[in-house]
Amino acid sequence: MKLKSGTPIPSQSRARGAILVGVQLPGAKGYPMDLSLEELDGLATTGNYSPVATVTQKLDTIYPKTFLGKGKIEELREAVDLHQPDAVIFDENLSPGQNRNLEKIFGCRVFDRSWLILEIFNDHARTREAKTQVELARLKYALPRLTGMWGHLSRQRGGIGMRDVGETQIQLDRRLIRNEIYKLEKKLKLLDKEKITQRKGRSRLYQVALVGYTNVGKSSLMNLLTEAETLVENKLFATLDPTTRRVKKNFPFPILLSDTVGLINKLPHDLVASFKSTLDEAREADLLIKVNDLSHPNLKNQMVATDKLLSELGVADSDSIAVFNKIDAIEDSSILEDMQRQHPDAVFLSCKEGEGIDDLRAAVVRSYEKSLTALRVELNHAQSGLLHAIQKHAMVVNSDYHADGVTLDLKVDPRERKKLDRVLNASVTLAGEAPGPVKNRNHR
Ligand SMILES: Nc1nc2c(ncn2[C@@H]2O[C@H](COP(=O)(O)OP(=O)(O)OP(=O)(O)O)[C@@H](O)[C@H]2O)c(=O)[nH]1
Ligand SMILES: [Mg+2]
Repeated sequence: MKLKSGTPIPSQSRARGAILVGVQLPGAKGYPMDLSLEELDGLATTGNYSPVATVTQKLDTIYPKTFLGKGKIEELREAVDLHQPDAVIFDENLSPGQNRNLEKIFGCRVFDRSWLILEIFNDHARTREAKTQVELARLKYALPRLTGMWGHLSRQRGGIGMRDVGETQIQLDRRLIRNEIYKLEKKLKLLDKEKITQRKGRSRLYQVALVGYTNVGKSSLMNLLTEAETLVENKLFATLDPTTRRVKKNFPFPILLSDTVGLINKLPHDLVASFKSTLDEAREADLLIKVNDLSHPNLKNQMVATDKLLSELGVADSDSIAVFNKIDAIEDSSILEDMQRQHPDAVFLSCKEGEGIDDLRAAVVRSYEKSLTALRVELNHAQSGLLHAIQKHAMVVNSDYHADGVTLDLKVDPRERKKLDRVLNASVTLAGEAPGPVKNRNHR
């Protein structure tokens, strides 16, 4: 599987053995178990675990104490005896109680996809904010699960505070963790304030955000559009911190382009909360570029999962452009033709071959132009000196000179409207005004 080739985390030299457990739950729609397990396998590899066996079960009901039924537990126990893994990783979320019971039964670490994602995030987080968010999510997850058996967390002096240390068996007092959670929440609020101040300066530009499932090529596209060097890697969650760049080259106007963290099915609940601010850039964007990997066997489910997560994260579908990347990697050209028929407005491209990038730029320009408001202005001869100032804040699409002066048809960026209004003082007649089709986002 493609995702498996993720580079091991440098701080850990030896991959740890893991048994993966997948279940097909009753009435489970969407992500089929085998595809989800394949994704878990990719996640495990990225987290520096080496899957040694996979156990699956179709479940009619979840067993409250052990998640799986007696027979399956026995089968798993035998597999644990045989392979002696470092961990048993469940693809579904385990309750704290199930987690503790299973650790007792198997005598090794047991955790679920959520914790695995948190471990990966912990290793990939770079900025203060991302580290704090991941730390908070980890503590919230670990708090009810502390068993003292495996010491999921240990205290580190300085630094961010908590790091996974496997079996060092340091049990943290719950009160200590609650204190830490409180401190981290306070710190995040402060960081949030800083971010708001930083963003204020940017809000005058058209903001575009790249969003999508993990590993689809968002950072690759960011690099092509900005000619910058954002980290691109064939692994899940290569990008954890949003990067924003001002781009002018190849655009008739400057835009702010943000690369965002990749999304994944079954994201841990607390991490979803952390993502909320990580995805501020997407939430406040005027335009979303929704990137998909056309060559991925699970494309449709990834698209559904992405839309679901984006709406959970409050990233409303403002204006958006669908992009299907990696067209170079599909073997069957009918897939491309089918998708082009189904998504006539989408842009199909290949970051690898540099194909279709100009189509995307053109689509961004079209979206920007749609966001402008049409305005008609009458200037008499005495006011004709205003023309120069008007052009600073609006595009003049037509000027009609007549005996009394000139009629100007303008396209106005909503962000420039206030300034334009100051130029067009009361003496100027606004002969007609038609709102543009794209909403003027109310956060400004
Ligand atoms: N074949 C092919 N591979 C591509 C293309 N674009 C990106 N890739 C590869 O896909 C992998 C993921 O690319 P990234 O740009 O890191 O993807 P991302 O969406 O930013 O991933 P995360 O930050 O992990 O969410 C890398 O190995 C890229 O080289 C493409 O057009 N064709
Ligand atoms: Mg990325």
